[in-house]
Amino acid sequence: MKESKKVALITGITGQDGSYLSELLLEKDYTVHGIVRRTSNLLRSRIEHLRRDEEIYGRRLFLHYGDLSDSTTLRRILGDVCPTELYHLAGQSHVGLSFEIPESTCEETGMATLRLLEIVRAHPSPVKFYHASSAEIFGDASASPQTENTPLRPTSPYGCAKAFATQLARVYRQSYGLFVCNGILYNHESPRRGENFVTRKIARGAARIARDRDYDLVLGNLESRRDWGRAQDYVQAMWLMLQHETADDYVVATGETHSVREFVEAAFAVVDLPWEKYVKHDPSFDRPTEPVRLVGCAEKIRKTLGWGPAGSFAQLVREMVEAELAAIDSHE
Ligand code: NDP
Ligand code: GDR
Repeated sequence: MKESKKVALITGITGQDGSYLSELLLEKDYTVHGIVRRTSNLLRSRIEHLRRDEEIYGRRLFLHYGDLSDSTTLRRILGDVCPTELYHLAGQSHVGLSFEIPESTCEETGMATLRLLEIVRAHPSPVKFYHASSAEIFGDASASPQTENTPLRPTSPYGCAKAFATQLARVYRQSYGLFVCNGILYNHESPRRGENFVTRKIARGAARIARDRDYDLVLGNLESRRDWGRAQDYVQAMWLMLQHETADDYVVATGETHSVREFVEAAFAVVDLPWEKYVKHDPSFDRPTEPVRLVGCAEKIRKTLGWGPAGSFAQLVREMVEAELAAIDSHE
């Protein structure tokens, strides 16, 4: 079988973004390789539909065992696959948990990015490198909305590790001329979001209460505000960055913020229930510190790459709640 010329390697292919990015790249006729780590459960729910597709799996989609801590394996995979584009998405992505497991978060997020940059630097052919940076690098933001030039002031171990990796990516671009882009992404959500992130937790909770599976929903800080977009649009931005003639950093955001409380209100409105009756507060979900004024200015990516967010906040909430209802109903 003839392989397409564009070959992508994705770390974190089993995650929310990795699964949508794989679908996008396969649609664009790429050969897609993903790195998966060994787990006790072979089911990889977000990419299972691709694995079961005989036209795709083993033909244009390949999975390789590897771990971010294992440089020799990462180097061998890169040597075997010879990707034209590397999307580095893997890592411990929960900000709250990074206060509980700071060392492994920094190791996976910071040092693993350095490891991959070094492997790409030594690779004999050029590899375009996408680094999954985050709005968390701005933390206690000194300006609002934030741009690519806003100073980095992270407020969590996760944010510190992403700031380290973001600066390293810049250093490798400037010092060695590597094609490395930092996508500084604000929160993006979908029905495939991990269950312990607040939007999925709320959507799932509202649906389960509506179907009498749960009787309450326990949350932390309802007043936190986030700039929430749709994951399916944000993976498009990742791809666009690597198609441009020069490597650069881009903020990817909607420019609009909503509070957790507003997300709760909108989710319970979809199932037509009074949220105040069901939502409880548990301080164990509160974080030692929270970033403030996080909202992104996506002017640069709009002007340079023609990217813009699609859909409204209300549509995002509805899509997530309806997906949870459908999942419950399909099991009945
Ligand atoms: P997820 O948590 O859904 O996915 C993380 C992925 O990384 C999974 O595939 C996971 O594998 C893999 N992974 C974690 N640790 C290792 C390891 N040690 N070795 C190999 N693979 C590992 O994250 P998202 O898809 O939401 O996010 C993708 C990236 O973008 C992350 O780096 C995140 O920090 C960053 N980001 C996300 C934003 C968002 O709003 N979603 C916003 C800004 C940045 P497994 O399935 O085995 O757990
Ligand atoms: P965030 O997302 O920390 O912004 O990181 P998360 O959904 O975890 O939290 C958003 C806000 O909601 C508040 N919150 C709760 N959060 C969780 N997880 N669970 C709760 O019960 C709860 N109650 C209230 C939090 O305190 C917070 O203020 C996401 C991740 O995808 C990162 O990887 C990414 O880099 C950033 O977005 C940008």
